[in-house]
Amino acid sequence: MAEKFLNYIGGEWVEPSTGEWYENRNPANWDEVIGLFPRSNEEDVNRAVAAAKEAYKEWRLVPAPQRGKIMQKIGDLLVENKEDIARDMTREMGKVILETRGDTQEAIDTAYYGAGESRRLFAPFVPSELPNKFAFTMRVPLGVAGLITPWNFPSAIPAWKMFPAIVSGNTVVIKPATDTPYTVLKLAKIMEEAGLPPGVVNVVFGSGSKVGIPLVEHPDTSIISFTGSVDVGKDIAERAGRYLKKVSLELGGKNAVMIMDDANLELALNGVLWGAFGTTGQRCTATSRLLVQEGVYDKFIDMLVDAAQNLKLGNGLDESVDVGPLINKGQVNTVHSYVEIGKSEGAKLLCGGEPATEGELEKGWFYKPTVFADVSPDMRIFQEEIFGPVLSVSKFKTFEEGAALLNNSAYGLSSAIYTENLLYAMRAARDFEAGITYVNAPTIGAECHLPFGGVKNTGNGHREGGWTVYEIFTDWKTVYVDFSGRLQRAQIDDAE
Ligand code: UN1
Repeated sequence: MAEKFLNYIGGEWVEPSTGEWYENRNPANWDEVIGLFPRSNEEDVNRAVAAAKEAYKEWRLVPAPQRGKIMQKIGDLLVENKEDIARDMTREMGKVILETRGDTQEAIDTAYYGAGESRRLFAPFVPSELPNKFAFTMRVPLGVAGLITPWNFPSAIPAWKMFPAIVSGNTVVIKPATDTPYTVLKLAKIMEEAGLPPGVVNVVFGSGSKVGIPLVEHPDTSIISFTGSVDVGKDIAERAGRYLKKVSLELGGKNAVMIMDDANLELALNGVLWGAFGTTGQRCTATSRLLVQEGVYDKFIDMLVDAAQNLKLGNGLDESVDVGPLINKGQVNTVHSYVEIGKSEGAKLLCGGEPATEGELEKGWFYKPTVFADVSPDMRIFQEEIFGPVLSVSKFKTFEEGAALLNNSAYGLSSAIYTENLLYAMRAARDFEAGITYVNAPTIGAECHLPFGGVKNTGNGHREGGWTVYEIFTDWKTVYVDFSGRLQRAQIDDAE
C-alpha cells in the first residue's frame, strides 16, 4: 500500500478536510506509485491562509538577516539531500537524473542567493526638498503570498517563489502541481527541519479548481504568483484583479534559435538538441522553433535529424538515458495532436512523430524526438506552445528576415542566436523581442541570480529570479521625518 501524505498547515501535518487522496505515479513506469496525496478543497485553503496570516504577525518583525540565516540552513540541507531529492524527482516527474540534480541545484542557488539578499534589501535614502527633514524608503512585506507552481521544475520554481517571499517577510501558502507534489513536500520537510517557524510556509495539495482558485480569491492573500499556461494565467489575473491583488505571471514560450551561415554548427547542434529535447521539451524556455539561414539549412537539418534519432529514451534514473517520458497521458495526446496538425498543414515530418513504445518504454509516456522542416509562420506548429519534444524548422535569407520570423510570435520568453559575427550578436540582443537572449548558447539554462521572464503573452511584466523578484514580494514604504519643529509645507514653503 502506497504511503499517504498530508498537507502542511501551521507547522502540522494534517489530513485534507475531504478525507480524499489521489495517486501520484511514475510517468516512466505506471506500475510505480510514488504516493497518495491529499485532494484538498477550499476549507483546507482557508485553514492554511489563516495559519499564514497568524504567522505573518511575528515573521514580518524577524530581522531579515535572521530570516536569511534560516535560508542558509535550508540551502545546506538541500545540499545534503540533493541526490535523494533528485532521484525522487525523476521518479515522479520523469526528467533525467542529470536534470533533476540541476533542478535541485537551482533551488540551492536560490536559497543561498536569498540568504545574501537578506542582508541587503536595499532601499534608497533620499534628500528632502525642505530643510531639517529626511526622506527614506523601506521595503515592506505584502502579507500572505499564494503560490501556484507547475510540474516541470518541481523544486526550482517553488523555491524561486517561496524563498524570496519568506526572505522578504511574507508568509506563504503553496499549491504544488498535482503531478509533482512529492518534491514540494520534501522541500517543506527541509524548511521545517531548518527551523522555519510554524505557519510561515503552508502546503495544500490538490487541483487548480478546488485549491488554486480559492487561494487566488481568498481575501487574505495579498499576492499571487503563478507559473503555467496563458489561459490559466489570464483567468488568475482576472480573478485577482477584482481584489486588486498583485499578480506575477510566468506563462508560456515559443522560443526560437537562429542559426547564421557563419555559426559553429557543431556547437549549434549541441545547443539545439539540449534546448529542444532536454526535459523532453517541457520547459517554458524550450527551443521549439529553429530558424536556419539558407546557406547551411540542408546541412544542419541532416546533422540534426541524425542526432535526434540517436537520442536514447528511457527511465531517467539510468544515467545513459538522454530523454525521459512526458509527464502524463494528456501531454502525449496534446503532443501527438500537434504532430497531426503539422502534417496536415504541410510541414515536412523528418523524424519522430509518434509515441515510443518499444520494450520497457511501453509502460511510460514516451514520445520520439520529432523534427518538422519547411515550417511557415502561418502554421499552428510555428505559433502555438506544444510543451513536448517537437521542433519546427524554418529557413531564412537575411538577418532581418530571420529576426522578423523570430519575432513573429505571441510569446517572448527566451531566444538565441548562433553566429561568430559580433554585429549579428549585438543586433540580436537589441532586436529580439524576448525577455532573454542567448548568444552561442541554448534557449534554456537561466541562472537564479538574474531576472527571469518575458514579454508579450509570456507574462504580465514581472521578472522572477535575481534581485527583481524582491520587487515582486515587497511593497515600498516612503517615510518622511521632519525635525524642524515647525510646520513645513512641501511645494509651498520652498516655492520660488
Ligand atoms: C521553466 O521552464 O518554466 O532557464 C523554467 C531554464 C530553467 C528554468 C526554466 N533555469 O531553462
